[in-house]
Amino acid sequence: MEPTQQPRKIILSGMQPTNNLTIGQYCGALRNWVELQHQYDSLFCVVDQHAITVRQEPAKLRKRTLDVAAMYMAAGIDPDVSTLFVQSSVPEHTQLAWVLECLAGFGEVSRMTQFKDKSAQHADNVNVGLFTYPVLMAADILLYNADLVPVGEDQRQHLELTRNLAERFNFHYSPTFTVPEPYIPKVGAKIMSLQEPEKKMSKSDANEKATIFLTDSDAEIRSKIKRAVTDSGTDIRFDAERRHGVANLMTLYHITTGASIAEIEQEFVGLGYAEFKEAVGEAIVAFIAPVRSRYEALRADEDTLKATLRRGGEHARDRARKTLRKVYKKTGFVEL
Ligand code: AQP
Repeated sequence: MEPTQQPRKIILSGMQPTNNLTIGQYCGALRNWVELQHQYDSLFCVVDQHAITVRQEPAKLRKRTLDVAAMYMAAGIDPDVSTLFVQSSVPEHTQLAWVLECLAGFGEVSRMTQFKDKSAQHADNVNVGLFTYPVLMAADILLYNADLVPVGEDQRQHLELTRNLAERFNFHYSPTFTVPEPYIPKVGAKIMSLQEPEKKMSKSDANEKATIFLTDSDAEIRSKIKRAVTDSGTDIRFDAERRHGVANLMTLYHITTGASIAEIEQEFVGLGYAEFKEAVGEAIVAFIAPVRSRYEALRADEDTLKATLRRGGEHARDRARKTLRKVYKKTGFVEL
């Protein structure tokens, strides 16, 4: 007898096209997605609707959305294996978000710490979208009945809200949504800013020297690593509590060469920061160069890139439509 095949679990994740992606996004998320796509039914989106919670220039947003999608593929997301799409091309995300907003408590959404942080950062533009962002994120996830969502520590609270909204809908109406679990990757690394190594590396950091973009040239990478902030010590020893800068460079060297932290300490015994930084710079150059050249080729053919995203969007929409139809029916909207 044929063994019955269990359907694969569903995983969904996305990034905001607020700028080019950094080596932080690669280490913390993308390289895991590339592995996961072969084990799970995977959906990866470029969340352009989340991006406009912070003011964006339309032409730049349009360009960066395509840049990010091309970078997903350059990093190894295969659009024949995963569903790769742009959030705004699937209108069901915002349609479901409205239904969920009417179930979400003002108080519970007010407790989201990211809203507090981001409204302090963008005090001139504390818009309602910034406040309801986590509900749109819940819609992104619940629309596809994702079982697992790869999240960093900063998104844990949003995932908890998603779970609460799913349970609330299921309770008030009838079981509809899968209640998703966070997926904590086996290998995770938080990459810190090269200029303020107590802060995470961020693609919208105003100081470009703080960030290694996956699109940086070899010369830019070498120069940024050379100027990276370290400390007044001299030896190459891993101490994530007290020597953030050196620890961050060691993490980058570990990720780009595969050498363990103990091996790295051994390799640089008796050598100083200058030699170490040179080695780190070269390792990152060797690591990024093939990703960058695949990216350039993919990005140069915009028609094919758009066609790939259109195909992914249609596939996502077929699935999203089914969930939304159920939700509308249960909510009491007349089907005409
Ligand atoms: N420095 C980092 N180290 C490890 N992982 C990181 N991620 C981001 N930065 C690092 C992970 O990448 C995923 C997608 O992130 P995002 O682009 O949607 O937003 P973000 O986390 O807010 O990243 P930025 O660079 O700080 O973007 P902006 O400036 O637009 O807010 C997430 O899984 C995240 O953990």
